[in-house]
Amino acid sequence: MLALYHLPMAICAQKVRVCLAEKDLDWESRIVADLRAPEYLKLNPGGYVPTLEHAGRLVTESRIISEYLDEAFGDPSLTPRDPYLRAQMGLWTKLLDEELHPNIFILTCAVSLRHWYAAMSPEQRKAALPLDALKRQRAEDIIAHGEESQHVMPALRCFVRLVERMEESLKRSSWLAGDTYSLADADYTPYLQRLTDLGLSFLWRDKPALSAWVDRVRARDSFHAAIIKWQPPEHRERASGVAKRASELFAAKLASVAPAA
Ligand SMILES: N[C@@H](CCC(=O)N[C@@H](CS)C(=O)NCC(=O)O)C(=O)O
Repeated sequence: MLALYHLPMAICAQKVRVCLAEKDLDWESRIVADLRAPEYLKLNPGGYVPTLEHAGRLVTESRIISEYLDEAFGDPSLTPRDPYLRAQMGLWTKLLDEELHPNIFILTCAVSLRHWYAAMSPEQRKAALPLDALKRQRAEDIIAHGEESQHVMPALRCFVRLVERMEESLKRSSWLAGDTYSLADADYTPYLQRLTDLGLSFLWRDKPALSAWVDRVRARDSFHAAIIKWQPPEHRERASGVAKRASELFAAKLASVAPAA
């Protein structure tokens, strides 16, 4: 039996849910009410979601979980056979773990999470902030300085580079690691969706190959099963207002540092 400890809107959990849906696996949902609860910290000492339980054993780290699922449950395989394409897939997922994940946290915090933290008492906030020291320090800076935080502009630039890189790659092949859908496509699906919710879809407005990829991943059943189905009812309406405001702000920020023509 497979069970996933997760949260509906957590991007790392969305990644794993896309993989579960693509592989058409049955799984039990275990929503984590308190990431800091001692019982949960025994399962995931970092206090993160997701955590997978399979046949009484635990697997943590979203990328490792998806790789585990793909190995443990054969068809359809989401890993290219060709070693070169497997290496390409590995590079995409490495970039995501090392660069994109910390930066999507920064933008999410600047646009929405900080308001949630700001509404808490100092004690509640202390308990709710990330356990990871660097992540916590960045969140505190963003709570104090909002969109003017020193972390926001580098995070925006990281996604400007990402869309350029994705466009170049998707001009050469229909999926990120060759012409077959792989774990790289599954992993990037929630990131592009989060960028959309953060008002940043204008970044790929002039990128036809990436725009077509976004349309294709959204048209897959896994997009609905792993992402849309889990959104709270008020999400869509709230997200479109948030995205509009953030879009104007981020576009202005990027324009203010654009190199002169
Ligand atoms: N490297 C971990 C990161 C997990 C992670 O950052 N999870 C976020 C949700 S996407 C979380 O649980 N955040 C809570 C916190 O940092 O306190 C993974 O890929 O599983």
